[in-house]
Amino acid sequence: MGEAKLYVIPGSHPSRSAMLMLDRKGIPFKRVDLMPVISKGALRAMRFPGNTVPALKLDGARIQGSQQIARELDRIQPDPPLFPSDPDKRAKVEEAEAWGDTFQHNPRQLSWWAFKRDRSPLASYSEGARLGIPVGLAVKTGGPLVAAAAKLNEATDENVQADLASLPGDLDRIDAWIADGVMGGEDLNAADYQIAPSVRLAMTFDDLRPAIEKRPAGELATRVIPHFPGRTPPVFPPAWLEGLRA
Ligand SMILES: N[C@@H](CCC(=O)N[C@@H](CS)C(=O)NCC(=O)O)C(=O)O
Repeated sequence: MGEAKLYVIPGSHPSRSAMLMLDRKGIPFKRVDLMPVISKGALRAMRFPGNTVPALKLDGARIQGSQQIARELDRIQPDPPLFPSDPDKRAKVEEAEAWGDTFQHNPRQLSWWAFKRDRSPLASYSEGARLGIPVGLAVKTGGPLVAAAAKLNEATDENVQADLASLPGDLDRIDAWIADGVMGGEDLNAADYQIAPSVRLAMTFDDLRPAIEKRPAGELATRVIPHFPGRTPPVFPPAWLEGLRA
């Protein structure tokens, strides 16, 4: 097998999913950090079919998307498996995984909304990243990129309010999957790797961590990713957080 190359954006939660799954398979890879927004053109130029991270070059093939990467990794290296072999169990894991791929967008919108208001926490999310320029400089000059990312991801007040309002129910759903044994088993599966980084990204917000960390979803996220870089001090209007306090 030639050297695998994984294209990521620092702090990107589905990128973390891909890194975790490659690690789980014991497949060594080179991590290549891209700047948000600029990543889209870079990935196109590298002839990836889409324009999002994670994107993986593996033995000449280009595999894009966290769900596609999970399947390709299981195909080229079945052990340890990312999906259960029992068809019914597999269907449940796939259902949770697919839901998780949609749920991703909520912490993504929260993040860009917050960074648009204040870019200073951004540096903490770039820990360990190699962007080609110092992280401090990237953050200092990153205003237009952050504004573009917030716009691209529709990180509006309205959407962020809706994301925060649905978070308690989203966490209930994850807790239920854990209770049912679909997630959080001894051997982590593709749903764990898909969903835990989203929960972990939400936990980087001081506003949200207390409402998440002691729930099964929060405990699982911390188990899957003991250290996830980034921390954002209180940023959301308190009225938007009321549902989380209940
Ligand atoms: N849901 C897909 C797409 C992931 C996605 O949207 N990634 C974001 C980063 S978290 C991205 O590449 N955004 C482009 C940008 O920020 O310019 C997956 O899980 O692979």
